[in-house]
Amino acid sequence: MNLPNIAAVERAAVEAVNTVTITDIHTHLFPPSHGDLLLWGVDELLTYHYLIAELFTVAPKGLTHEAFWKLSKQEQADLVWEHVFLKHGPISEAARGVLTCLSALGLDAAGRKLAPVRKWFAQQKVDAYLEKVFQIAGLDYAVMTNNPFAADEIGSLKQALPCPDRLKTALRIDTLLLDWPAAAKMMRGQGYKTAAKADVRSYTAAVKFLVDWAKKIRPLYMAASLSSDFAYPSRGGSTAMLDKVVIPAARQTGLPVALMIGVRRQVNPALRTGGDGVGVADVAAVQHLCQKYPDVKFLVTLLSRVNQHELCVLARKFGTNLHLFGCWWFCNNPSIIEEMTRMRMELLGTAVTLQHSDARVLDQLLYKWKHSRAVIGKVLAEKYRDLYVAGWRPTEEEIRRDARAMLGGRFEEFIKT
Ligand code: FIX
Ligand code: ZN
Repeated sequence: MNLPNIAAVERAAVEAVNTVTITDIHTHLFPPSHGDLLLWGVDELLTYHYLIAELFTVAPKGLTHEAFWKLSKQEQADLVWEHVFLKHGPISEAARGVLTCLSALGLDAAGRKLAPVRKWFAQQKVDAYLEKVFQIAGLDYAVMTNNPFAADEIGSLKQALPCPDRLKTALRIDTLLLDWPAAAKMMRGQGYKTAAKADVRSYTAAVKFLVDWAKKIRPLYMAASLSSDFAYPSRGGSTAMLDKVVIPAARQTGLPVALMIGVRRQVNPALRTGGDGVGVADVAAVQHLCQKYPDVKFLVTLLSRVNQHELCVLARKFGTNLHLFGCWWFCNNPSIIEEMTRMRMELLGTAVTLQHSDARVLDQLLYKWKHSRAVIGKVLAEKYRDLYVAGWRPTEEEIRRDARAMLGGRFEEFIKT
């Protein structure tokens, strides 16, 4: 449909982003059949590791980490509610997110009482609730993180338990790249001949391990999250693992390799999962991988805001084998999403996946996508307004096409073999 004026173009862009079906390409969700691994409900929302870190910025001095971890989940959630929400304004992105979730479900976010909210969640049946969340969030599917090196996951993974179409798999390989002795032990336990000190036979066995798991769970990609000091090439073990195991497995399976780079792991271990920080990464590592392996596809997101411009420029050079995605973790805040989205559109047009949710709790799909849609819609409207001023007359269909491209469409094209 032709749009009559600049205001209609802006409205169409906001509307397109608000209503487009999104593919969420990286989460930490699980199917209901995997039992406790799938987190959902208000107590899980309140004890998200982002909020536990925030609790310890405002909690009374007497609350030690040790004492906190001994509490039940509900008691921990009560503390977050009391200190982060009631005793201070819940204006951080993670805190606001909980309120957005409650509102999206028709619950009383203003009520300040957790009991009725808990009662409502206790009445939900997980399968129907999962479907409801996906419908409200407007997603077709979300990609999980499935780790064949994690003892608590392989049981369910091996059994090929039922999984709704809403969830697709990704093969997580951090242990292989970062801790060969642990990876080798895990692979040995699954019948692969891997020695504690990596050798040629072990590499061959590790490639087979990945290929077999890929056949079993049909992942959309392999993935690892790496620290800010990740270098490629380097003398460290991760270079050998990439060259001798991951790249051969990627070639055999046709799977892209997703690299999430920039974590400073366990800056404060007392916070457990909330204890990781951020560091500036060396974008040249990505450059060297893309140069050396033009036939292998890399999906990349970097954690430091400082790295984003350099990464966008790199993605312009490797249109066929490098695809940027998401505003990861500490970048998933409105101000940084806005800046990154604008920069990416200006440097990459629509050849990018603007966001992923990284949801660890099912309900978070509700807030993470609502908040991101608002920011992305605003930036897309601005870009289309500029095009209108430049003399371009976009149709509503074209704007919708572009919104879908940047929120799942380009990803799907990129991963196609
Ligand atoms: O490594 C990752 O996939 C990270 O996204 C997570 O481990 C991290 O803890 C997180 O939840 C970030 O949002
Ligand atoms: Zn993640």
